[in-house]
Amino acid sequence: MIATSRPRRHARTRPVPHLALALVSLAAVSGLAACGDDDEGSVAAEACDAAVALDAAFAAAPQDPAGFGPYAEAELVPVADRLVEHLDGDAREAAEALRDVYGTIATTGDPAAMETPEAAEARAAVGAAIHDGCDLEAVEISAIEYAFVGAPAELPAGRVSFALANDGVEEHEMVLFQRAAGVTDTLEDLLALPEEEAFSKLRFTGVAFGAPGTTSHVAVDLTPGTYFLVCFIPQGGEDGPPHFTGGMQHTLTVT
Ligand SMILES: [Cu+2]
Repeated sequence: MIATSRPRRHARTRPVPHLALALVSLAAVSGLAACGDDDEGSVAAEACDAAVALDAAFAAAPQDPAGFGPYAEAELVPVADRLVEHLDGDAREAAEALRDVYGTIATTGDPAAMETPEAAEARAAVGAAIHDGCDLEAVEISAIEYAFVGAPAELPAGRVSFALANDGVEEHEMVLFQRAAGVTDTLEDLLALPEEEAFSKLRFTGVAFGAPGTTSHVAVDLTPGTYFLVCFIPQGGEDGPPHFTGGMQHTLTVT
């Protein structure tokens, strides 16, 4: 499947921790979409806490592949255990599958364990359950060539679940950065800087990634500040300019 190879091809040029990318890319192969049911509050608060903590742990994953195993054991498996404990029904089963995948990574150190359709389905199912059932701001964004349609300009601080529906024909991702304290550069300014300098002014906050026809999620606890949504996927394939150059970039103010 294209989704499993795509993140590796771009890992060189993207700031996203490899493990986070590997995890998030799974949603792309599942084909699951959010059900859209309005059952906010139906998921236990402890499960919502765990889901936000898990996505925060993804965002903090080490860059060095040698660190994946210990990181999964120390940071991902325990949080996934909490998620399993506090979810019910199908979502619980999905969380169990996800936890087992992290357990495998903790043992092997190899994130390839996540590159299966079953693991992708589990992650997408958990993401949808949290998006629809937790007491948080549920934001739906449509990714097309080349824009984040429906991305809000402002959000109140607090928990947000972003559902990124890929309604386009190419793969898309939504990499979420917070602008570092004291930095005043606009997103346009930052994207024009050398990579290392740009990333020194940004805090990687999360990522959702999806093939056409899929919906992927990321749940984050936003503090006040300026955030940027960026798609780094190349237009039309490997050699094209990044989607953000075609307009797939967005600034979000959190107050
Ligand atoms: Cu894109």
